[in-house]
Amino acid sequence: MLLLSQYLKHHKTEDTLAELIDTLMLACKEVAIQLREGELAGVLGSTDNTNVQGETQKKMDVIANDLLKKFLLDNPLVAGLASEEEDLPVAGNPDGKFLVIFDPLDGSSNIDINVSVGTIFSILELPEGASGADESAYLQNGRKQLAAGYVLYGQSAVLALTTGQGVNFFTLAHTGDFILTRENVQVPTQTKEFAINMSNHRFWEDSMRTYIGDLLEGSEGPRGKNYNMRWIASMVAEVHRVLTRGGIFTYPWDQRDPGKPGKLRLMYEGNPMSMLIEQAGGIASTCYINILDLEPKEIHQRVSVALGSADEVNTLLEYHNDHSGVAAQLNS
Ligand code: AHM
Ligand code: MG
Repeated sequence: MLLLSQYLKHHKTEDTLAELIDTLMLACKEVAIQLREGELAGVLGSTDNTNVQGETQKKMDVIANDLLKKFLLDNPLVAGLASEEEDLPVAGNPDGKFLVIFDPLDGSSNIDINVSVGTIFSILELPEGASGADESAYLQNGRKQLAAGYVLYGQSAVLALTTGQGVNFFTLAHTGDFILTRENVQVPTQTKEFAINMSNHRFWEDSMRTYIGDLLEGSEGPRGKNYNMRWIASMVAEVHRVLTRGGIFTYPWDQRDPGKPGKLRLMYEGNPMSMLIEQAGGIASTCYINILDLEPKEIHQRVSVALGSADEVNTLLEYHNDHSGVAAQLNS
């Protein structure tokens, strides 16, 4: 039995980074407790507020955001934070060394129906001379992430973490400790499982429609095998499935709203999940370019995402070889 703190020590994680991860986990444990109580704690349902993304905030979106903010800003290592639920980055200790970017509760449309949600986080170093209040300090390429991960609040609470040395799962025990339960997670290279919101079919690019159409044809079609489909509407749960047993998950560019090239956000969802997937031997792409190669332009930037089993994602990319489309321009 190896505790998260022991694991980080054994793997020579820098002390300050280990301390920051510990702080994040203290906040996530509080979120897990609130979620477990659910209706009993009066935390279900929506608020009257709309966030910067134009989405109605759930009560738990606000509670999770406040908890993460409180714990992180109390830690002098934190120079600043950026959250999917905050309009602007929040400054921490001017002498701090880390920036923390997070989606406090991903998949929050699932809260009221008791289906899995999660907290996604990404840790960056504060660039020299920069301030945690400046958006530009956070706009770093995804390969600069020092660590990334999520806590999935499912039947059990599971932390998936990478510090750039592979991916490991830690399960929250009744003692309050995160315990190493799966080491060196590897995404199988092949799969027969895909995840996409099929109701957006009419808004996709032709290349995505052709790819999904070929999957649906099963063993009689060009792919020569039968596929199964999943859609949980919670990226954390989808990525956890992909890390655990393989698969492809995509939320592609669509033409519903020209202001939103993809539903997911690069800094809060795309980058951390891509680092995890790549560290586990999978691929994460916009369908045109590796997500970790994107140069972020703004903190709430949206991105199209296709990630998972390497062979399957590579096949999807072959359907997108023509770079002349609108999505290709927006995603490069
Ligand atoms: P959120 O961060 O506001 O919860 O939105 C992100 C979620 C992802 O978890 C999930 O993959 C997707 O949005 C679900 O979208 P849809 O409502 O189209 O099913
Ligand atoms: Mg989200």
